[in-house]
Amino acid sequence: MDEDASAAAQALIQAHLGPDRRIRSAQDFRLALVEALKAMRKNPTPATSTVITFGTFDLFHFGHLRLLERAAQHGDRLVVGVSTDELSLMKKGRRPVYSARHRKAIISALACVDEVFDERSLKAKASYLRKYNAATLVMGSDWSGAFDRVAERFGCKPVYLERTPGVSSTHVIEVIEADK
Ligand code: C2G
Repeated sequence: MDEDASAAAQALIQAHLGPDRRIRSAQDFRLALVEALKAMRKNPTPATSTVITFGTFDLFHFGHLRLLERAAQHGDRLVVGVSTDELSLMKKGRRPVYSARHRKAIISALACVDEVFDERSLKAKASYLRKYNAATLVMGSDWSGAFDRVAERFGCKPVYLERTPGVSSTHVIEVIEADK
């Protein structure tokens, strides 16, 4: 099988059997190809194209919801890296009001979200894109261009969506404190 055909066959296997299908031998490859063709006959639309996004999502608000719902429209499944309390402290200079456990529970409960994981470092994007085989990385416009290079290195399309004006976790805290 020439290189192009082998690359096409691998793409077919990934598209119909998902990114986690491991091929260890030529025999494996042949079996997976037959299975992928059977799967394709049953359901011509490829299995999944994964969208990935990241955030602290503290004091969950309308801006977060709009970002996640729009992100989900860029693929078949949405995976969200929720920053740990330590990473959030490093990023924002204050501990989140809601713990990582609570923030993850809120995000996982959303209809538009398929999977949630711990974002432990801003520098680990490469490993997260590889692990989830992300086709698209979506962030709010306050991160415009920040992840272009790492995304393109993984054949992942970076998309920056307009931030929702007038709402932020910091603003929520200011309003509450002003009320005291
Ligand atoms: N967001 C938005 N509109 C707002 C507030 C936030 O669209 N009014 C978006 C942000 O642009 C981000 C996401 O919601 O894409 C989560 O925002 P934060 O919780 O503030 O997360 P952030 O600190 O930007 O974390 O690795 C990247 C970081 O983890 C991103």
